[in-house]
Amino acid sequence: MQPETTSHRLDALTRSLQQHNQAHLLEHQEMLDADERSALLTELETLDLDEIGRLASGIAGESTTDDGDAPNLEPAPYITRDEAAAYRKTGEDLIAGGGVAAFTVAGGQGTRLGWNGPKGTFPATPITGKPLFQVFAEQIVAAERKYGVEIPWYVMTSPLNDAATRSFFADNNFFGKAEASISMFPQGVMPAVDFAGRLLMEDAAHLAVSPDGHGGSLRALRRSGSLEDMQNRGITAISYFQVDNPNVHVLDPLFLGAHVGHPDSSGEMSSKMVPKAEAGEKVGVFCKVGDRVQVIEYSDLDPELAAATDAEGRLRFLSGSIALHVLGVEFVDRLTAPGSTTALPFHQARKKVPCWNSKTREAIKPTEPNGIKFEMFVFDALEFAERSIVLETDRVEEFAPIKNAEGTDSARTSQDLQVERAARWIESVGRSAPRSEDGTVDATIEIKAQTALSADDLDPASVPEITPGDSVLF
Ligand code: UD2
Repeated sequence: MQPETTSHRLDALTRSLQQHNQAHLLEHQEMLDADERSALLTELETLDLDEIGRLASGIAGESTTDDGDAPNLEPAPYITRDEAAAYRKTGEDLIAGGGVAAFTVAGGQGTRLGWNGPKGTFPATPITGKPLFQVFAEQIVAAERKYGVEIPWYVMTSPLNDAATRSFFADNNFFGKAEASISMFPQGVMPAVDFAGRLLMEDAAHLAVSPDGHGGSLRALRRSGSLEDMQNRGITAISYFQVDNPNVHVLDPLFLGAHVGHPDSSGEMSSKMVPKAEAGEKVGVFCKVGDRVQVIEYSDLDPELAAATDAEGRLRFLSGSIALHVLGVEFVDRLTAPGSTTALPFHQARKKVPCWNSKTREAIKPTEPNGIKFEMFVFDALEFAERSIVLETDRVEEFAPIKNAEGTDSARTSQDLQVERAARWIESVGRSAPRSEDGTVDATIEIKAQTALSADDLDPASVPEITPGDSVLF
């Protein structure tokens, strides 16, 4: 870089930063060496300062959206699995015809879990301690055998965990799945700001940035070329799931079939729900606003509405989102097309953002929230779908999230749910699993994906005798 060019860039950038009240970002630039300065200028030049200004002007409470107070908020209707059973064959045909891709969003930072590595590398299963990524991979491989077709798997990482995720897959030989049928790509990032809307720096040469939320997956699918790859492969439906749920049915023919065939679905975006366990459960809630389905995040839903009950005493806003969706490839294409006016909104989260003070030239490790991160949520795409179905499903069967190191939604509670599900599958084929007097399973049981992908697949003859206290893997 020629010095003249750098000084020209510096002048232009300084003017623009001043106009946007962000001049502090260059206050210390003379302490950087030429390469560091040039890298910082490049990072600052790519910022959309107008967009950041708009977002920062909305800094008020916990979130930029306040849909929870919308007067016309109604519970979203849902269909049961019995009602959707007629679409199983449609879904099976779609999978067998090569029309479906699996898609894991694994770009989150997993701070609550306190695991030193990508969340997908966390040991999840009760006996073999298989990491989450392996649980999904083995399901996909088993489905490929069952349906006689290659099922491409897309994994969204973040710039922070992309390299570690890639080496984990390579070190584990891609868990038996053909490498060419796995695509990984990092999601985008967003800069963080302080409560006055001023951009935070991570150190003297870099902005403090963080992943742009799982809603960033839609534009990352396009930017990475994955969307085009799907179109070239003839994929029409994307089975979307989060990295933290080992009980997920990665490819559920009934859900996929209802997404494609049910008259209340426009084939754009469908969702699964479980009835909320309690009013305060930390899951988004499916609502209807006008003629559109929406998810209102738990932190945005008015607590009075969250606790409201119907005549039978059931929660009125019952449908909890377990973050399982089917997305139409055409739908994602439409939403992310250049010039599209259907951008997902950014939500704000007040967080502790490690940063660097350009005045005092000190690193700061905050103990209290000091900044705002901006994230998009994938479920905000629902309102762009003309007709969208919500399918009820069973909590134990499909939801055993690992989010926290201890307590609710921890590895412990997830493994209990995995074992309970295994016992139910065994009992559903007429075999028995030992249970204690309080009804809990008195054994540790792990069923391999090769053995069965669901209770329907389980051959009673494959189930070993299980006595109380046993550890049984089959
Ligand atoms: C999410 C839902 C909640 C409920 C719950 C079910 C949101 C805002 N809330 O809560 O309504 O459905 O899940 O388990 O979604 N991720 C990325 N990139 C990011 C941020 C997250 O890939 O920038 C992934 C992350 O790796 C994980 C998933 O998204 O797989 C969920 O993220 P989370 O742990 O922040 O969401 P959570 O548990 O607050």
